[in-house]
Amino acid sequence: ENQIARPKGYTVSWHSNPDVEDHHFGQTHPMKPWRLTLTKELVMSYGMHLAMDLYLSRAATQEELKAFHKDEYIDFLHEPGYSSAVYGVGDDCPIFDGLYDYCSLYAGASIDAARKLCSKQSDIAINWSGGLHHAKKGEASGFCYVNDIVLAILQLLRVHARVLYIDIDVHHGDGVEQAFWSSDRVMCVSFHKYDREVFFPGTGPLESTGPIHPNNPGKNYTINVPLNDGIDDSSYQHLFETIIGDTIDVYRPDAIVLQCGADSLGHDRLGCFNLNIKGHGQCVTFVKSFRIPLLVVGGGGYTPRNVARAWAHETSICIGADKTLNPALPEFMPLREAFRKEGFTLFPNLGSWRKDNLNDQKYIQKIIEHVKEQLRYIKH
Ligand code: ZLS
Ligand code: CA
Ligand code: ZN
Repeated sequence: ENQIARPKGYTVSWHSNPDVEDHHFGQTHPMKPWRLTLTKELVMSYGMHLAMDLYLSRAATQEELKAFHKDEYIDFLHEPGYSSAVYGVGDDCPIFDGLYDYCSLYAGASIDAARKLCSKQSDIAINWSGGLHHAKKGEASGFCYVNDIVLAILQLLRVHARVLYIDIDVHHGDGVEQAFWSSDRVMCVSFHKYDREVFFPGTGPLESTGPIHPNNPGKNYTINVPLNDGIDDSSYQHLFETIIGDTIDVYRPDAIVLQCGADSLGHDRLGCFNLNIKGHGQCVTFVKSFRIPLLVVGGGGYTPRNVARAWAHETSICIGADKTLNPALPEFMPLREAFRKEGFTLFPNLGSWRKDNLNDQKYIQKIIEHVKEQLRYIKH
């Protein structure tokens, strides 16, 4: 039978509000909040909801949003009609019906999740609607309006001395990096496709490691891992485990935030990597193995069926059910049309796509050496 037990010795909490899923960026826009409905249905059809504490998250208050964002920017999101300023609004970040509700709901879920970790009522807290890493203090950017990650980290910092932020979205986590650029209490590590000219947002080269001024505490507390097209599971895993393993050893964080953007999978509509769902999920397995309070958030992901697969698989890793999770279809699963059509498998082959792997061993090794050198300056 398809029985999933609660994890032994630790608690996993799930934070969501179904109202987030009903918002629409527009017909042609790649960001589809209904991918969250797909994810939830897959998670529930495996019975994984029975292994977690489920919380209906509330909307963040204006005051909570203003803990990071500028007053006038939040006021604008609340009443977009009253201002002629742009605040980053445009094709990437349109104003749609219910925009403010959407923002306050996904941010509320990340804040709630962080507070459950602070109060030790949860050991791993999940918000798949969060992870919107590009939003700036006073500006929307790259499909992100409010930076739920920054807001969650600010909560974690009330109780924890050091927070490690890890970002495996195919895009650079520039909003989070910028927010904590001058801090040694948050270490930001982003893995991303980097091409200054053509790939959004064009920031995050290897050399970008924090402020250069010797007296600035943030110096060396940012790690960027710029990658080329087509990276595969084995190179990514080697890079990820070496860098994250070394970083945790020297930085010894009290809490970790893991942004699991699923646009780093092969076949993503906007991405250019060749990761499989198991390769992507291996990052979650590795981070979880350190047994440090963990906030797991979503992010990008533009091929909705694969986003749901990846985040359902990663939920199963969080609850420790991945070893027993049936990789084939249990016939009784209430599958959506999207899954039924293609014949369901949780782990389709995403690894051999139109992209060749343009990251050779020499390049991977160069990155590792650079990061190892940088970590020599971190002492705790
Ligand atoms: O990390 O590349 C850009 C900026 C532009 C090109 C696209 N045009 C519309 C605006 C100017 C330079 N923007 C990226 C943003 C990627 C954000 C990733 C978010 C995250 O995954 C976290 C959630 C971009 N790439 C692709 C598009 N925008 C894009 C593709 C298709 C469309 C439709 C809707 C809108 C206009 C036509 C759009 C954007
Ligand atoms: Ca990233
Ligand atoms: Zn992305």
